[in-house]
Amino acid sequence: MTEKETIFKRMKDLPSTHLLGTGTSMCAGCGGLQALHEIYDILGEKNVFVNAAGCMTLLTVYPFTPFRGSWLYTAMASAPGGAQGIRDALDILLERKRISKKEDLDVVVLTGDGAAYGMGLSATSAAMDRNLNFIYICYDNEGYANTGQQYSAATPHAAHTATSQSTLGFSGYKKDLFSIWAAHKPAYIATVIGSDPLDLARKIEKVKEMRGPRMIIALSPCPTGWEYDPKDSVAIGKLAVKTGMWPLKEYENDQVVHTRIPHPRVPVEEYLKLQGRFSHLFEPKRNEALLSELQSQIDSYWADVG
Ligand SMILES: Cc1ncc(C[n+]2csc(CCOP(=O)(O)OP(=O)(O)O)c2C)c(N)n1
Ligand code: SF4
Ligand SMILES: [Mg+2]
Repeated sequence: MTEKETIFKRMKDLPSTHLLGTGTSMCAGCGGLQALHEIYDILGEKNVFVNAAGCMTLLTVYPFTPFRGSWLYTAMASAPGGAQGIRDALDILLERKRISKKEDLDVVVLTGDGAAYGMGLSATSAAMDRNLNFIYICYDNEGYANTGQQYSAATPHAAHTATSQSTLGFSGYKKDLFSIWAAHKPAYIATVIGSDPLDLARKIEKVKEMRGPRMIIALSPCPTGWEYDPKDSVAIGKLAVKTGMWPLKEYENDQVVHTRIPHPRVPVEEYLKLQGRFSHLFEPKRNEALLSELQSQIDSYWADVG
């Protein structure tokens, strides 16, 4: 047996839960990988992952992939289109009895925020309009991380990125993708985070049993792009929820339900001060105006929730 065959055999023999995270190109403490790992543990192997260019595509290094079902790489804007093609092919095979229902696969799109909030949004909108039977997982690290953390439509106001370096950081505002997706009335939408695995697991268990467009956004703390020590990933994820920055919620039958209500809410600066991308809000001088703007955005969101 060649060395390559030996490694491949060893990888094939590992249980699937050990496999995600074997990619050598991922950063320590990657919150996207944490969420994906937890989601994959529940979804299992009976699926085809359709993965648009981004950090998670680095998990697959030819000829190895940690995904035990099938995996397809697409251009950034095209993952929902790829998913449609695969779903159609599976449906034709089912109709012609070339595969049994037992052999059918779930089609799962996996993209970053750059694709989900921006480049791939029109393809996603069209897929939801066609009521495509698929799951969409967006790991949202709030920037184009794979190419050096340029800002995306998911970047929060005031964050430093490679393309927003001024003392005020990013001048735009994070796009409300949850509401944009909800306007399409898909079967299901949820926000999740790897640092709340129970909330995540309940939502993914639900998704597994449903049909139609099922949309998941996982906030994904990114030590490299957000500039913090990888050991703090879980703490930062928990603070995103406790400060109310990242509301955990789900949409179903035209209703939005918050699945965690942070009470009392921790001041947002506890979350911001752990991350280098916000350090200009504290040094050399506190930027009270920006800090209070960021806090009041969160306060007004939760005031609307009631
Ligand atoms: C049309 C197009 N433009 C640019 C690129 C280069 N590119 C590859 S990955 C990437 C970043 C993708 O960002 P996101 O979807 O947020 O995923 P992340 O890198 O954060 O995991 C970019 C810009 C590309 N592959 N295709
Ligand atoms: S850059 Fe960020 S999202 Fe990409 S692998 Fe590293 S930690 Fe994960
Ligand atoms: Mg990203």
